[in-house]
Amino acid sequence: MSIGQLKKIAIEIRKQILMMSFRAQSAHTGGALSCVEILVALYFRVMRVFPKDPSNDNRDRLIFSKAHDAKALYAVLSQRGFFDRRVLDGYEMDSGLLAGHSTRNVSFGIEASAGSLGHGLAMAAGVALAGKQRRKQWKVYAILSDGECDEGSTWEAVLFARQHKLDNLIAVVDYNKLQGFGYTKNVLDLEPFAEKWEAFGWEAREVDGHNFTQLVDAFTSVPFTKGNPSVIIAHTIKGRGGVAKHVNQISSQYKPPTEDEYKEVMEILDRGS
Ligand SMILES: Cc1ncc(C[n+]2csc(CCOP(=O)(O)OP(=O)(O)O)c2C)c(N)n1
Repeated sequence: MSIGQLKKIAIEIRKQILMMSFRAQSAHTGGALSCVEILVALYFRVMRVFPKDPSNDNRDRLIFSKAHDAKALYAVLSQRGFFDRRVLDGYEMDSGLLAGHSTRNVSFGIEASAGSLGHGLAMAAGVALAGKQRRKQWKVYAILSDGECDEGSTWEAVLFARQHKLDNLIAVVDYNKLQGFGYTKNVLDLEPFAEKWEAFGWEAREVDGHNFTQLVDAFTSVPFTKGNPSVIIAHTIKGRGGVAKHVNQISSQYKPPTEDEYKEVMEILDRGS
């Protein structure tokens, strides 16, 4: 799929995220919007998945650790053909099938229950180790937030992955630099971030997380070094492509669009920008 096609899909995904946020008046929209290109690049260009045979053992696995942002995952999985688009209408609604935080449901393409932050990389490392032990070719991707990299459990998994030479494991950090209560640099600074991963024996690459060319190039170059786990630090903007006043603001964590804001942002997205 071409970069132009990926960009079109990303617009559609942003519309679906904002639709879910508006309908359910739910929080966690900014972090869903920041990881759109990461997920679209993976599911539409990089990962081996089988929407019509979702539990096929040869599939690549993606553990969406920052599961409060599940709207993004749901929109991408539906667009990729795992389930009907109308299921998205039930997001966070009574009798709906899609909870605010994603729950394992392989037939929908959801590999892990998550939401208590800081556990996804450990889960992904376990799946990657199982793949190695069973001599499988599949890769395991873990999508992390920067907030999760303030948690010790993440760094335990970093140590573990290096120890077991999990070069089938790729961590992707959606580095939007904003958390629930402030900017990451003020809450608990991660810098120098890439150097920290490298000090733990991982190979790191930094990319613009909204640039498909850079994302695809990085994803198709892993493992960067045979025998080492890889991390892609994707510099992103929280709230990107959503309601303008929330972009790169803490409010993007909590505020759903009002009706007027929703109409306005959908018109902008419909124009393709
Ligand atoms: C262990 C744990 N503590 C607190 C929360 C509540 N919580 C939900 S989202 C969030 C912060 C979101 O910021 P970040 O983790 O950086 O994610 P992103 O900006 O990518 O959405 C917090 C503290 C949680 N889900 N899990």
